[in-house]
Amino acid sequence: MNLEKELTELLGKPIEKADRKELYAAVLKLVKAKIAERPLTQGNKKLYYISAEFLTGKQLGKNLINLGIYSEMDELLAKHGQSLSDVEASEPEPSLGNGGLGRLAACFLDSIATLDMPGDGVGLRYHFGLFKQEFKDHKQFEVPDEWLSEPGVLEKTDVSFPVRFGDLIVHSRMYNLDVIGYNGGHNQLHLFDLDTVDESIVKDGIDFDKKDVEKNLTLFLYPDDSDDDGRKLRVYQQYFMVSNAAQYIIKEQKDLGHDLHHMGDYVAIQINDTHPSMVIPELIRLLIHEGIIFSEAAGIVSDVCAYTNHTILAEALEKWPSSYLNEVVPQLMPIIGGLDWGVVCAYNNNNDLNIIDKDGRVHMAKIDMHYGHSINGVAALHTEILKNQELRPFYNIYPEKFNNKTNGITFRRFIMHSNPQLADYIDTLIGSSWRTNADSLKDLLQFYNDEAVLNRIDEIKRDNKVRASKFVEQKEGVSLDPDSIFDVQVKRMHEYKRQQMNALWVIYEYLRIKNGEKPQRPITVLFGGKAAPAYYQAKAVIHLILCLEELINNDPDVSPYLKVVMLKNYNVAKAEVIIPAADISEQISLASKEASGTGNMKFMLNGAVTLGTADGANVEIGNLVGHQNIYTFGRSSDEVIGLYNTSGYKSIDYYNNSQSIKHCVDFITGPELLAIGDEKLLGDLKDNLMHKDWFMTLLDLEDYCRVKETMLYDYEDRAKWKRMELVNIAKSGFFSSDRTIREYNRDIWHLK
Ligand code: 26V
Repeated sequence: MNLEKELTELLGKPIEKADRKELYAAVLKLVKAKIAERPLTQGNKKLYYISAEFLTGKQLGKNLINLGIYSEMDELLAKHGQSLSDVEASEPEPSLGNGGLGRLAACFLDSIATLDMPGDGVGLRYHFGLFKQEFKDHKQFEVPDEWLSEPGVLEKTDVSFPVRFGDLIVHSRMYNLDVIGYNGGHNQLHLFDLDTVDESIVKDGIDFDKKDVEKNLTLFLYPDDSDDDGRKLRVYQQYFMVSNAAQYIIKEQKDLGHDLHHMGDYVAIQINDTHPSMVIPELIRLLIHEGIIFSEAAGIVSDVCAYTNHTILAEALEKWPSSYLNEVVPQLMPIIGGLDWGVVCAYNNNNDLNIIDKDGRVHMAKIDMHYGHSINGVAALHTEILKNQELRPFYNIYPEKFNNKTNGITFRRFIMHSNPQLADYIDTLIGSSWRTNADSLKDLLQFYNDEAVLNRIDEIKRDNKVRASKFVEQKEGVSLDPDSIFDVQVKRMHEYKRQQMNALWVIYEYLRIKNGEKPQRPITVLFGGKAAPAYYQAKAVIHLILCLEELINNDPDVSPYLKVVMLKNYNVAKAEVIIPAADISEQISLASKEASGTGNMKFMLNGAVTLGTADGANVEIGNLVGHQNIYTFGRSSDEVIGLYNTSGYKSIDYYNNSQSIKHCVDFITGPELLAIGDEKLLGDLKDNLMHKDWFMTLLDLEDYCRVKETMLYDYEDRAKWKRMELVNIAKSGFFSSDRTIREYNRDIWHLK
């Protein structure tokens, strides 16, 4: 049957007569039917990727691409006066992730299915996911993100497992999301929930009764953990996730007739950061129930489990007080105690290595490192820092467990779907094999001196800037000039990512323009990102940016040359519009702090040039494109680590010793911004920069401004810039998540 007939039949009316909702429902049904035709991927050994986050992005467009019918559907709808992108826009975006870690998990699922490996995701079905960000009075407010709707992408199943929290036993329900590969296999993401969860208990933004677990368990991703009840709720969530995962895995393996004594031959589990770490004691507990003794169970679990570390920030390395675990999951504490005892005996009661510290806190990552068989970082520099600094005691005892897996991104979403014009143009230049073999993008280098090709790529960039300008106008009400330079920093708001440094540059540029020094070409500075609800400093930075937006965009002396936009509720859909339009990719974290970054890779693939520190995967981007095609600034990770170790950085000295730093910092509480913003928030932000500045903004600020100026100057050497665009695209093949997944499989999972 042809697509037109199928769709018309599903609609029950002519395509031109259907409204957007009806079309979405019908295309969704059609896609589900086509997916169902693909058998689930099978193999001797299966991967389970357990993660608190899966930032999947909208599914419809991606599924049409992976089914190979996107263009056909696009043309079909256009023929009937309908627009596929409008239909796609009406799909709510699943709010199941926070940032890089969750998006990485989604890219990995896409690559695993594309490479035809059997591998399912396991996580939670959060009703409101991560909060939705709104702005009022130049501040962030959080509201529930009501992304669950019918018809939707999730399939409710009858699969259920009992999960015990002390005296309370709850019964889960599993939902499935189909994951199909690009011309590839078919896997699933299993998301667990409780039927008793009650959305109506959410009042006042995102507040709710944190004690009522049966009603609140899966309401939000990362509920506020500023009090005991909030922290305990995180433990409830984590245990619920891993207990379901462990029961599901054991059931599936038993159903397949596999011998649990040899689980390592059939199962690989990847623990995505420490949120799923309790899967180790939980699996051991369940294997003991299956009649396997503790020591053997621990060995089996060790063969199966591997841990990925995604950050060196201390606050993200979870440590739960034993008292919480005793209260929430008492059945697990004897197992954790046993695991700790094994470590105490083997390593002579060494506090660096013990799982339970002297204050009774359980270090989740230490469970993973002792009782998993692999520990990986997510970019070369990050893995070196883990080995030599953060996890050094573990590297000393388990050097063979450590390995690096530099992150990647799925090209299906971040060029084929988000930048189809560029993807199609690349096909005309080098054929389409790059779509499955990303390395062949380097064939583009033969066009290094081909003016026509360089011009065409730059024209496509301009088209994307026009598209993004319309989008921003419609969503944010700010009109942009597509002939300005698009300078973009989109990512979670965090002090270490240093959005405040970019904001200080905006002030610097504003003051220069006010002083009559106009840039050669207008500049549009785009920000986007959410701050954790209880993260005061990150919210203060949002406030500063929103105040600058108000001041600058409404100043007739300045706004023709400089515009600032803070996009609200930055998500995957917005990324797909903004990233293809970027000229400058801001990757300005304090060296050593950004484990990898994956946005940096998405910008590179779309021809933006990186302005970055030697941090995370920026280092690998620099090595690939060469120093002529990247703008690097700032102190190195070694210097930064040295400064931390010696307490050798005093921000006030940088403030006092540089007139230009002083002017920019003082401007934060100058009359222009105080007329718009909140005196306390702006004052605290300035105070922090002068007297704390834990992430060393002022240390790198002058170098940042200097290099950014060179970069803006170089933009006017159009021939040079266009060649940089080309080289960045051509060298980005390494960052395909297909490469990353092949490496995980080769070194850790051994699926086939
Ligand atoms: C930690 C915490 C701590 C308490 C509050 C809630 C919360 C939520 C998430 C996390 C873990 C953050 C780890 C993370 O997202 N790391 C990012 O992982 C990306 C994928 O590997 C990587 O590209 C980024 O550099 C890294 O920051």
